[in-house]
Amino acid sequence: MPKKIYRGIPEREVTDEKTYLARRILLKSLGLGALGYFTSNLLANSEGLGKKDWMAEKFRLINKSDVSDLFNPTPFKYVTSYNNFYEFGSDKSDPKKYAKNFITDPWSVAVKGECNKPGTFDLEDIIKPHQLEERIYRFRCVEAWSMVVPWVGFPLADFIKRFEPRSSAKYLRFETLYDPDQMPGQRTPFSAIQYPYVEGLRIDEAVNELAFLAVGLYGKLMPNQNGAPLRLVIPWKYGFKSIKSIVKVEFVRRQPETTWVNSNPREYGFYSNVNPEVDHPRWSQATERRLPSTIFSPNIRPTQIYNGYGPQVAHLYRGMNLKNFF
Ligand SMILES: Nc1nc2c(c(=O)[nH]1)N[C@H]1C(S)=C(S)[C@@H](COP(=O)(O)O)O[C@H]1N2
Ligand SMILES: [Mo]
Repeated sequence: MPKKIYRGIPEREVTDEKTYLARRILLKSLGLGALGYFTSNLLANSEGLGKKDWMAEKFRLINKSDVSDLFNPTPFKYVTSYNNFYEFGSDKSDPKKYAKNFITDPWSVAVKGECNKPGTFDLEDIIKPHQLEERIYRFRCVEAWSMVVPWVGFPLADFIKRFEPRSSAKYLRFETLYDPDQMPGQRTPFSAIQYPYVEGLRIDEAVNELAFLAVGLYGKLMPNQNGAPLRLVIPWKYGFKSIKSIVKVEFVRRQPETTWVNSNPREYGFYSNVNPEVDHPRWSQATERRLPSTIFSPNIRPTQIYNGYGPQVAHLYRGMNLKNFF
């Protein structure tokens, strides 16, 4: 396969933290957050935003982020057709097929629990106060495939601040929409998981600079199959932590029960930090398949601890036994 060029810079692998940091510095000094390469694409696609005029306006001003990677993003086609979104079926091709008519406008998000400013907010009120930025992140599923996605969104920390969490707020609990009429996966009696889908973070994880709320990708409004209109992106954890189509955010005192831990606590943990040394009981996590991955070109690479984001997040887990807190 021909090597692809990213703005004239050949793709190189990041193999250790030092290289990663060096690359970040390079990125900063070149002023290459990322956005430039598809700005025209972005404007051309703004009419696809439908009746959300305020959103189209937001999408005209996307900052490049200095925490982006210089990786080649996985082609749009793969990012939007190879999905996990069990509410729309458990095959990778199901979400694209069955989320086509998913209604995400109007949308509201309830913010509750241990904070001074709880309430239920229209999507517009959730997003409007934030400057959108693009972040290119590696994304690693627990099933051992990975992608590189140029997300559009804003830091979760900035969102959290607005609601003035109290000191009793030790964790954050997120919930996906429950709407069996729209979500066929929620109607099947054979689903591997229970609904609504629930995820959670420790509060210090949630305010880490990398934790991100995404409203789009590739400069476009979030495709339904990727978790429209609002989803979490936690790049140092396995993909299932990055909950889609969020309708509720709750500040809570105790570690919340979460969907995949409930479904099988031996196989899925609350932390789910990407770790090559802690295998899934049924498969190794030592390597991953970077999409596009085919039989002829499987594109296998070594898994990196914290998905390569150790410099930003390893301190959160200092002193913890990662084999016990997986
Ligand atoms: N509500 C909800 N969120 C979800 C899931 C899901 O099934 N339902 N799947 C998770 C898993 S396992 C992964 S790998 C990612 C996939 O995100 P993507 O389809 O945008 O790549 O979403 C996560 N968020
Ligand atoms: Mo996943």
